[in-house]
Amino acid sequence: MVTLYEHPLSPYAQKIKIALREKGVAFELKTPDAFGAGGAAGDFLAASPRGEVPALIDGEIGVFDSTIILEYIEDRWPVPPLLPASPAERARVRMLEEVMDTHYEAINWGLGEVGWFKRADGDLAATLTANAKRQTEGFFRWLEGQIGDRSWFNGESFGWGDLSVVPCVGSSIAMGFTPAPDSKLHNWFERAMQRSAVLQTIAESRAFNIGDSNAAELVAKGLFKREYRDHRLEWMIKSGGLEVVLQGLEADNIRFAPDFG
Ligand SMILES: N[C@@H](CCC(=O)N[C@@H](CS)C(=O)NCC(=O)O)C(=O)O
Repeated sequence: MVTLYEHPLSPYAQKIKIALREKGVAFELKTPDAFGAGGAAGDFLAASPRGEVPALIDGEIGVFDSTIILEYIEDRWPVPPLLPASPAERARVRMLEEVMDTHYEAINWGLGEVGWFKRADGDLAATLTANAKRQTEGFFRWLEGQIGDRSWFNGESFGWGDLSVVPCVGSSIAMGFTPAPDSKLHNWFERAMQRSAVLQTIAESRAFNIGDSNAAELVAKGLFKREYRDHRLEWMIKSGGLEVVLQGLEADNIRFAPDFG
């Protein structure tokens, strides 16, 4: 049985759950112990040396990073294919995935830092939220252009392009930013939600109530060390939150990727 280490709110893990479900691959879900506390260990750390979800374990094989996991899944269970057929279309949906993973995702993550983890208040919280809103609206416009006249981001059928966009737009909606009614993006999301793989994955994320997890209190006590790696660190700084980073370093409640070896 395949094991997927995940967290229901992780957009990267959501990509993998949608792919496995679309392909009908059976898997069990595990959330690493004390996830977010910066103390990854055991099987999970062996498969994911950065201590990040998702990590997929298939027998002896451990794979980390959602893009590499998607590629593994496509190679290991090729039917039904999730990538389009032509080299140009494959490159197009991979670029879409890259933009979602390394630009759009950071906006929702930043909103979580403000809203859930209470790393900013007053004017600073207002600035970060206003920047996130403006950036999200920019992405809605950009995505409208990307889908163009296609039924799916992937082309004629649902696939890699769509499962890469669903988690970002789904998280924006959960954060209170919704594509305009009857826009192409809105209609696409509604269509995607009719697929059981998408519906189940988004339902799992909506069922997780972060308010129950005392997240802000854990951050304040230094018991929760959220990872500020690459694009997330960039987002926080470029959106006006340099002092959030400095305070997190001072309080030792943010972390970077561990050293290797
Ligand atoms: N590039 C990685 C990013 C994965 C990632 O950032 N995962 C986050 C959750 S969304 C994580 O596990 N962070 C660890 C932490 O916050 O401690 C991928 O595509 O899988």
